[in-house]
Amino acid sequence: MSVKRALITGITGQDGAYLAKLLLGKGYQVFGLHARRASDTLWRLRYLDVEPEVELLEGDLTDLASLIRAMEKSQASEVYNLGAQSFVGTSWDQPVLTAQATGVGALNMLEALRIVNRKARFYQASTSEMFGLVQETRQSETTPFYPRSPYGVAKLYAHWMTLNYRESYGMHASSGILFNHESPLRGIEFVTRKVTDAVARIKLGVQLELRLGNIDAQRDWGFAGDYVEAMWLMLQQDEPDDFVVATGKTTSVREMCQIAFAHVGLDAEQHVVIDPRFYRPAEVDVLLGNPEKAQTKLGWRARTGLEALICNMVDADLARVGRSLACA
Ligand code: NAP
Ligand code: F7E
Repeated sequence: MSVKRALITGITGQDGAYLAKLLLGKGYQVFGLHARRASDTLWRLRYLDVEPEVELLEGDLTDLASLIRAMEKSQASEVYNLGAQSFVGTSWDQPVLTAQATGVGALNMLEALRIVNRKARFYQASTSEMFGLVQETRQSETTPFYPRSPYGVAKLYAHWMTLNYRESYGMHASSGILFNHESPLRGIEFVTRKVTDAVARIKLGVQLELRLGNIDAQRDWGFAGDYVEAMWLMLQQDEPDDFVVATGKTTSVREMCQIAFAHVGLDAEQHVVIDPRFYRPAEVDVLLGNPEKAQTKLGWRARTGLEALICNMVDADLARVGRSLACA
């Protein structure tokens, strides 16, 4: 049997690294779209020990020709479109770039499939941010969308384009509507990692306080390693479809902080300072996913609870900060 070939955009991001590891473990040949950057972006692939096995192809989601070349070179039968400007806060400062990379970037990738191999299966990284100002208490595949940020709007465009290419050209194009998922590989600007990194620094005596914005916001947080399995399962189905991927539990930023500080014997109340600089122009107050369809049709469920996830992230940051102090 011939080896399966997958192309991942956003391979240098949190999910890209976990997905690369998963697919390599399943015997795939893994190609990753890689935009040239001045600084190192391959640290996550190294952290998971997969860098030497991944074949990187130069390209950018805003450059259609580079995507066509990536499709031709990789001969991929599965394409996972994870590349995006993914930080909600930045999307107000750079709304046009966000629209181009996160929204039109997905259309460019779909076009590259349509031109090179429309039989290739396509996964679009959709998001619970599309629910924004939620229209139902538990959000499912049938909940109406109401995005609240330029990021959410761009992702909704990409989501509908994925559906449109499925219906227009019969392409096997699926969207995973993933709720927040975290790990030790999460970018430092996202709230869980900002908290776990600060807890480590405060515990090790190199930081005093943690400045946060709206700590009453609630999120349905899971572990990225669990969530990439759902992506793969979607592309193994006979028919393309859309799936909510979530834990079905919601927790406030405040409670998440308490878990992180308590793990090292500290009290969050003593260290967290509210700083309006981190408030957003429009907030998504609460998200809570209903993952029943993914459970029933994909046989997928979140295996990692929030407490275990946050404690694991704190431990990873303690080790990381400890190493950097030892080298200093
Ligand atoms: P992430 O860590 O921010 O990674 C984003 C990736 O996109 C990076 O590899 C980045 O490359 C790449 N990228 C940015 N602009 C690009 C461009 N113009 N062309 C090509 N690649 C580009 O995000 P993540 O947490 O892994 O999330 C993966 C995907 O799922 C994203 O699309 C995100 O919006 C979506 N999503 C995430 C969550 C979540 O909770 N994590 C939930 C729902 C949906 P560089 O390293 O070179 O910057
Ligand atoms: O914020 C609040 C903030 O930046 C979570 C992305 O992966 O998940 C992520 O988007 C909540 C928000 O993630 C700070 O206002 C308070 O209510 O960790 P976050 P996000 O905006 O939910 C979705 C599903 C995606 O698709 C996105 O790509 O925490 N919050 N204080 C703060 N957030 C940050 N970042 N920093 C703070 O100081």
